Amino acid sequence: MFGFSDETYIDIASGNGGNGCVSFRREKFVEKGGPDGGDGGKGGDLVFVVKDNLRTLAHLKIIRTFRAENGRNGSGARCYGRAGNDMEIPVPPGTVIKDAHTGEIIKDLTGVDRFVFLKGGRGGLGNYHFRTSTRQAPKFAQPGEPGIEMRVGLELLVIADIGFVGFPNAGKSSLMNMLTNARSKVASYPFTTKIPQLGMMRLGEQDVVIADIPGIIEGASQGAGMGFKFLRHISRTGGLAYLVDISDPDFLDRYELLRNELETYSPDLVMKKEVLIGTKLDEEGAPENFERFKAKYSDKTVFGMSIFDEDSVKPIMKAFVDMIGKPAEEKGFSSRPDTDAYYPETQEEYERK
Ligand SMILES: Nc1nc2c(ncn2[C@@H]2O[C@H](COP(=O)(O)OP(=O)(O)OP(=O)(O)O)[C@@H](O)[C@H]2O)c(=O)[nH]1
Ligand SMILES: [Mg+2]
Repeated sequence: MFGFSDETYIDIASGNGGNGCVSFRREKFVEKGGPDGGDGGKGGDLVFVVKDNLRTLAHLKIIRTFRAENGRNGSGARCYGRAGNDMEIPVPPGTVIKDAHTGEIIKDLTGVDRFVFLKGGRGGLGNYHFRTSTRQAPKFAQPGEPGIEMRVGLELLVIADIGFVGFPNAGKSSLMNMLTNARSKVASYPFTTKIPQLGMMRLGEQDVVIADIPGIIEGASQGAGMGFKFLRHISRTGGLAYLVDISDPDFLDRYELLRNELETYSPDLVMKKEVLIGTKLDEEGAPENFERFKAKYSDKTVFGMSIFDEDSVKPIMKAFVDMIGKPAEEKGFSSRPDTDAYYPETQEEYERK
């Protein structure tokens, strides 16, 4: 997996349980005291704690080993060993825990605050527990149960506010570059964008993260073209913008085709808020086409733009802000990733391969 996610692996362990104790009472004037070995303490749990202020997994690339504390052994006079402290691993919202070897998802922490992932080992029973009428001096106790050790992968899907979907060459990267700090490659051939790009748009106080997804074509949901493997990345965006090249002869059926592909891939995708954006309005015949486009989708929010007309993108920016609703702070946490962390592979590196 590259491009659109932040990922790492860590080695984790819950604590061992403390051993039960073998001990006999020793008191003045009592010759043979009975067994009084206490129980071992429980090992600490390994816990994932979701922190709303975190946006990346960067902190888990510096320290990679996390161990909960072992329980203490029991002692004489029926003293329990102290339980080991839990180890808490802070992760950003949306983190997914995976099997480090198979990549299989073990737990998705979306919507979870705190998750006990590895339970600490139970403490062993002291010999006090093993006394019976026929066995008055048990010289054994139970060992503590060992904790669990494992390596897990962590993955964080980038949660963009708005995802761009469109056929190759629709002008997605061009609009992205106009609206955001991103410098997505633009060229007149299809599939210029090979890996998803993220950009930050700012309007007033509001930041909006936009994801430029490689061109989606008919059959993408079945694996055709580039767009398919990135469809899942738009699954958590707040809204979608469908970009349609208005100078393309097929401009009137593009939206349906795109929407069908998305729906085939996952019906949830077409439940999202959406806007339609007609692009390349400066092209010959495009203004007339655009009138037909608007008429066909009169029940939808439709914008037209051209990269040569700065004013044409202003209403689009405002619509994006409206689509994500309240400012991020009020949502409790921002869905905004730290964009720097999400470029493990740049388009240039990709193309050099
Ligand atoms: N005339 C005109 N050309 C445009 C406009 N927007 C984009 N283009 C051109 O259309 C071509 C494709 O633009 P891109 O932004 O690379 O399109 P894309 O949708 O990102 O394409 P892929 O990454 O290949 O899917 C480029 O040659 C752009 O210069 C526009 O508003 N007007
Ligand atoms: Mg592109």
